[in-house]
Amino acid sequence: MNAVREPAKRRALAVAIFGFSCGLLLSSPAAPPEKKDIVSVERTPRLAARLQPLGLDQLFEWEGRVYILVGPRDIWKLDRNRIPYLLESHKFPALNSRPSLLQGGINGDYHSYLELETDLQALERSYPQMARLFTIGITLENRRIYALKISDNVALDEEEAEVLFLGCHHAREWISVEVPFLLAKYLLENYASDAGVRRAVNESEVWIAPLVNPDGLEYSIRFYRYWRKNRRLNADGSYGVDLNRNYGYGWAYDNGGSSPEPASEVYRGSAAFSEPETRAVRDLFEQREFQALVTYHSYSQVILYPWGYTTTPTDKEGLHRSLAAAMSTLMAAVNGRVYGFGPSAASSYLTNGDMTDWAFGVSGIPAYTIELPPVDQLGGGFFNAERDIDPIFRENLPAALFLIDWSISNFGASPLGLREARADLLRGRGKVPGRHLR
Ligand code: 0X9
Ligand code: CA
Ligand code: CA
Ligand code: CA
Ligand code: ZN
Repeated sequence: MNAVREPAKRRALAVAIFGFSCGLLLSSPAAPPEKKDIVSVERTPRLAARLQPLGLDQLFEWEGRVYILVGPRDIWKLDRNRIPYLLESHKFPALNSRPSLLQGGINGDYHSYLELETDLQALERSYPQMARLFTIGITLENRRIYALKISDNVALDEEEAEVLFLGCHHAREWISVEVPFLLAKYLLENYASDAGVRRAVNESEVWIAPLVNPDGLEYSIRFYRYWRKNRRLNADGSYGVDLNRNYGYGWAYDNGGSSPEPASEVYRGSAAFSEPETRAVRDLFEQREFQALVTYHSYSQVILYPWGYTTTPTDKEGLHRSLAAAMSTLMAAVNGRVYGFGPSAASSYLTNGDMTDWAFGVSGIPAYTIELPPVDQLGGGFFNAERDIDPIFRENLPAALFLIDWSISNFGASPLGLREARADLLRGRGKVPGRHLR
């Protein structure tokens, strides 16, 4: 794996303590160009265990079979391991053409860029008083980065708590688009019937950006399922910046938490906020006054909070921990799945330039990375079955509502002058004391 690190493996102790398994793996870096067929393999635990070490690009599961994007080398691996497969390419005429506008297609129930655009526009059209769609940035391949604002009197900027939910910094983490999108849908569809939802929507302004990395997602759907980064053409001819290493707080703090090598899976980019996607999030953040945020990722089934760049606890460790504990309890009550929680660096591995360090570093608000299920690669890794989308959303819902409620009850609690202090930090004084390697 050239310069790619597998950070999870470096903190075996913390991993054991928090009960995480081998999640958070960063797998194969480049897109083999020759992959243009799809085969399927029966989905049995025995075959899954034999498939896993081959490192193939599993696309999705459908009617008891796992669909895999393959090239000649992969076919050879399957043959050599005597794993029976069926050639399925004929079922996917869209593979080498434009993505379908319709739900379905090669990404099944998951959203493509166009599918999400269509669905976000439909929500805005159905709930014009409560939902407004904003374009917060334009990607390198000219796609829009959308944020849906949800509130009563949505056209007004009311003096209310603002909360941010983000998805899909990382292309292959498809489930992380679905959870924030379904949250938006749920808030709008249940406003009329559910008093709790009504209060949340009336007394706050919820911003939901389910797809921070549309170029990467499209690449992951159409060409290479395990693509992680955006689609920046780097100076050395490689592609992609890890958007979750490109934020401006402690950017390039060391070479363990991010990489200066463009081909790396955790390449931090040529400068902080060098990428249109991270600038879009930064600009939205500067224009709003968020009280809390969640950025969804997968996989590992954990709730993480700053710092990522150092194992030193923040001065808000107690608050972050108690909110995370409350969320974890609410989540476990839904389907019985227990989400571990803890500070990012101490619980999993070091990162620098990640979204939550930046948001917390410049504003002091609770900022959570929720790594959605499964817990480990044997449980499916980045590859969640379609039937898991809804249960994963359902268990994340009470945590999201809890954070909105917490933000509402805390709104106004911040001392006067915080707005000015925050504006200073956002203007670029959000620097970590200490080393800055190049
Ligand atoms: O490495 C990341 O950016 C996140 N994990 S992922 O597997 N989805 O890529 C984790 C970000 C949270 N920060 C730390 N764990 N330090
Ligand atoms: Ca779809
Ligand atoms: Ca407001
Ligand atoms: Ca209101
Ligand atoms: Zn991620």
